[in-house]
Amino acid sequence: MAEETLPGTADDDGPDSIVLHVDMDCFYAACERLREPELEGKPVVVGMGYEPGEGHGAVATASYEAREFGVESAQPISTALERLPRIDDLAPDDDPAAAGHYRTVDLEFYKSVAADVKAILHDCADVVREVSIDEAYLDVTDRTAWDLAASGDRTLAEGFARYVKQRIAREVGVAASIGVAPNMSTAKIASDFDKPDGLVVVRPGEVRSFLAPIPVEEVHGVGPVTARKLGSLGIETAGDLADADAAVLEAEFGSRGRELHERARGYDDRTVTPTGRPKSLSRESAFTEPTDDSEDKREVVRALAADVADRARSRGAMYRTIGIKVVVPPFDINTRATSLSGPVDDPELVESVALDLLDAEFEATTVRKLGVRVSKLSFADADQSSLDGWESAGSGGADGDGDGDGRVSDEPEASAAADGADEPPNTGGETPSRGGQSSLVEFD
Ligand code: DCP
Ligand code: MG
Repeated sequence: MAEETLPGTADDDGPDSIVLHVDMDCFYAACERLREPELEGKPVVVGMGYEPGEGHGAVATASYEAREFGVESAQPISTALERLPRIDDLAPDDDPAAAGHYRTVDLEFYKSVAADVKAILHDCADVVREVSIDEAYLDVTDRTAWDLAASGDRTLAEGFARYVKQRIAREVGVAASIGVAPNMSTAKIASDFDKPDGLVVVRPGEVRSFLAPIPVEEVHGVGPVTARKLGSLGIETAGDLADADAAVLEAEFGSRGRELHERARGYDDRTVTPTGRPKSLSRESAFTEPTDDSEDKREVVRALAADVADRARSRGAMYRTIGIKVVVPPFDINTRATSLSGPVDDPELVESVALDLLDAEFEATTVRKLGVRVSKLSFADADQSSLDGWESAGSGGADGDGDGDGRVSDEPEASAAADGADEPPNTGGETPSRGGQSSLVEFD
């Protein structure tokens, strides 16, 4: 996220990105429970090859109740049946709680549930990287902050993640575990840390201490072979790896050794590169000290508007809404936007609309942060399946985790989210528009 600091501002978003890793809990089993609620709370095993006479096949996933009996993904069906007999095979006086409900994989159905979840994720973040059917990274640096919420010792980022989790539960009916961290690899470990129904937040200063006790095989990029080699060097945890001599690691594993060393120390400079198209583009910037100086504020808005318009143009995006965000100390977030009568690519208009919105209500206001956003995007190259040149700067080509475990992977797809369906817990505003329309803002 190496972006320039705007004049007169502190780049408080700079190195401390906010990345969410969202991973659904026992996803296929959760989908089965959606259409068969009576499976709730019971051991559920989803896989292929359970039908009588079929001896082959493997477990795709097991509910957490089934996992207590030792049933797990990729296990042969025969093992699963030994550990957890079919409910249909029980004798009348056997304990039904110690038997499994088996369902055959129905990928089409799971994909439709996943699409509903992904729509919410795209609604909650501009940058979403879908990694598999039930897993995605979100960069929400522009949408929330590491600052503490006014009400206590929790961060605003935690509140935001809780909102995402609750929306998925309420609107789709499946449970997600979410990890929040300043980088991708830590966020992934965090989402796994307290499954099921987990929400684990690792703040920028806590990354290294959080990682220290984690087994090395959970560090991004460490497979079973590497883990065994590291074990033979006496390196069992991420903390051991962080403390190891980088030269020794490099001698053993080449340049990857250095990279693993960095990851264990909490460094991961990969940016979340999106699949699909963004719903909006925004940029915000905080002042070193809150200011009410009208010209300072206008200067920042001009720079932000130019940046956002530039990014939109480089992505071939036209916009129908232009908005601003004004954060008043301590954390009072105000958003205002103007809807245009049709999509435009017009940097001067972004600047003049943003300045008008600022002047209309906030000319004398003391602010600590300002943002500019364009939304209701449309793309000239709508038929093209991927966007060229997307956030090319600094991209390490993050492409999932390369687990190679043969799981189903979702095709990248455009956001299907309904505009402004349900907003994060921020204030929004309505303004008269130029084209005679007015719109409720979807700016966070
Ligand atoms: N999957 C599969 N074969 C595997 C692993 C997974 O078919 N070897 C499928 C079934 C899972 C889905 O992919 O439901 C998502 O994989 P996860 O690893 O995220 O596993 P779950 O979501 O089932 O469980 P968890 O709660 O551990 O995330
Ligand atoms: Mg999962």
